[in-house]
Amino acid sequence: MKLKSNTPLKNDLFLRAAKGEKVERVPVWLMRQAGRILPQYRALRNSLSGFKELVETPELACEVTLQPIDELEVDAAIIFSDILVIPEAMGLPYEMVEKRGPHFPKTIQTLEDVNALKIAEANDIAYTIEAIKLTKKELNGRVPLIGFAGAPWTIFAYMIEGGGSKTFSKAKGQLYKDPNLSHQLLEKITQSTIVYLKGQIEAGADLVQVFDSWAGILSPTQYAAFALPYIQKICDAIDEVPVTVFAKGAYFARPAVGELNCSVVGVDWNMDIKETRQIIPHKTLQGNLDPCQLYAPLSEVKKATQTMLEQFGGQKHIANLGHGVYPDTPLDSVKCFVDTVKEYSFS
Ligand code: 1CP
Repeated sequence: MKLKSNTPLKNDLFLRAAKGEKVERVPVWLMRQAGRILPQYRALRNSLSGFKELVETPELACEVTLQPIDELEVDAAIIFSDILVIPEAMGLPYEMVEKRGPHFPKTIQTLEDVNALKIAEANDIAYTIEAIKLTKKELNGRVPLIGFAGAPWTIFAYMIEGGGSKTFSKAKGQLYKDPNLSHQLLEKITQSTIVYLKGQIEAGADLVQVFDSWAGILSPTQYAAFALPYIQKICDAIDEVPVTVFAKGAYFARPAVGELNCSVVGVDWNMDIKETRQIIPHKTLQGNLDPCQLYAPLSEVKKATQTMLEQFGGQKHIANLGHGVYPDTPLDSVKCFVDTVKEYSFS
């Protein structure tokens, strides 16, 4: 059965803003919008064996991808998956430990370990590819669908470290200790990521976002040597759809990120909006309200969202938070953020 949908989009604000085209209002979505902030996600999640069952069952991944579209009426959907599917497809499986996060029973230590990894094929992550096809069909053109992957450095960090970390000191240390091994691993991750993103696009993803969640812990020199060249390869390889690069925390790398062959640059709350616009004048910027701002009273959430919108100026902007929404954020605050963006008119 051919599921690929060519239905024209009813709401293409997000895609038009991504391409730098003029929009009637600023589009809005949230990183991690499909997840624990939604009671319907928690209910479904609690009925399953674990996180992986959700990611690896296309019908379920599709269902939770659609939940925030129905509940929050955001302007884009993001496919429910995880950045850690890539290491697994390369031969390094992960476990998702309840309440603790990801864990890799085996990590990369030697060049032999790197050589034993394969370049992933889109088919190795067939469940997400199928989930995208199904979601495109179910969306029926309501809003665009975002595909995604982790940036090579961030994926490298998990493969060396074996899980989350406050410092990722083993992974950073590896860059200093063995640059040759590091480059070989980063190259293999990059090739796998390009294949995977192209598979997502072929399946129907309208834009792809590259998450470099741990960009900000590298020094500018390390970022220039071990992170940017690989993101550049990904951007240069993808010309089918717009690409968003989100280098979280890497305020020092904004001039270089602004030069990448991508359409949208993610901005976190550490980055001053007007300064970022000056550094990156030609691209669409996405962000950047502090997710913790959503713990404030609703009137404050509204004011802060309006200030953010005003500072971005209304065009070449996709409203979002500066990072993923925290699971214990009140749903009313999330709705207030979304509705404030949708109701705002620039005078
Ligand atoms: O059981 C659960 O509900 C676990 C929580 C969870 C969720 C909802 C994890 C575990 N992953 C996800 C989904 C997910 N992961 C999405 C879904 C789509 C959406 O945005 O709605 C996305 C885009 C990701 C991407 C992801 N996973 C990133 C990059 C973005 C970011 O937030 O920085 C990272 C770093 C991960 C790794 C990961 N997966 C899960 C956790 C708890 C973590 C972080 C681990 C750590 O602390 O290092």
